[in-house]
Amino acid sequence: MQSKFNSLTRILKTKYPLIQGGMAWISDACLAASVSNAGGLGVIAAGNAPTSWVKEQIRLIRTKTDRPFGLNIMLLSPYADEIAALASEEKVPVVITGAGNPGKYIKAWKENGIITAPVVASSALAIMMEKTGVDFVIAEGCEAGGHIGEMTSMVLTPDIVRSVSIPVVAAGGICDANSVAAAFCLGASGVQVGTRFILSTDCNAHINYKEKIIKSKDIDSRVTGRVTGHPVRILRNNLSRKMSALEFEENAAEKIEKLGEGSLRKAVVDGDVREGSVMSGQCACLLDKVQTTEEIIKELFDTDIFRTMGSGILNLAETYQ
Ligand code: TUI
Repeated sequence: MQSKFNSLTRILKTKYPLIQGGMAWISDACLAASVSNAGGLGVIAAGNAPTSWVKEQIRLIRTKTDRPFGLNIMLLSPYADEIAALASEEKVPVVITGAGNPGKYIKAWKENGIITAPVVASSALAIMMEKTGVDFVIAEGCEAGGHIGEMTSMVLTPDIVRSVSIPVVAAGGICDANSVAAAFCLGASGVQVGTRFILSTDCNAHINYKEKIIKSKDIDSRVTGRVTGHPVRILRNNLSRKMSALEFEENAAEKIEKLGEGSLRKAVVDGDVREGSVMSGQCACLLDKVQTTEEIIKELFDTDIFRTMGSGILNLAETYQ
């Protein structure tokens, strides 16, 4: 396979400009190591997990790969402060944040030599983050699964590309070579892919979760919990129906949050995809099989579209500047 260097692979020291999405309960050391070993940046997701679990996973991935890896810190977690400190102690190569503003942590991470990138859902936060000294930003459109913002990838990516001078990684709706190419056409220097990696043989998510994604059609993707201020994209099931019904009741936000508690674990670990929360990107309808991580990454990058358009497409962001 050919090496494809651009501004992002130079920062991450990876073969491909590819980051695996940090998905709570799903992105463990096993999945992350498989992605890092196949030339992308594997990412462990802290989610709402306690610090001790995150520490174990960091120690574990170091036994499985010598390549760079990342830690995704979900800033709504009650353990966010502790895990932010753990990242510095363990000197993880890359920290990615989600669901908030990581401003107060950046200085410490940079002092510890950590590559730092926030997921942002608006150009305002991207501009603010660039000023704090982050290495790049991840622009996540609302096609993504889980907690999302308002903007689509198609508009968010170029808006952020024109707003900042650091590299921009596109996320949300990216699952195949076409969407990877599209992201680069929009000015991105790399891509973050989540849902597609749930369908990896290296992913420990319950088989029912994988099958639910494979069986899903376009209109099965729903956004729940808008009234809570933290909208979440999941696949349609009994839980999504209950959540939609609650939106019109008194104290809707409180009731929806209560119903959501523990629901992701129920789907990912127990395989209860009727009552659990099946977080997935909109692109679930485009996915139809379980493959190894290596096969997935080969399909994303080592394909005809890049041979036809020339691998220069992966350097478009630098050509624009
Ligand atoms: O964080 C995600 N995706 C997630 S987190 C998650 S766990 C969860 N479950 C239920 C409710 C809430 C969280 C499941 N999926 N993606 C990254 C992401 N970050 N998407 C959107 C944002 C975001 C939104 C607002 C980032 C920053 C932000 O700024 C707010 C501020 O404080 O300025």
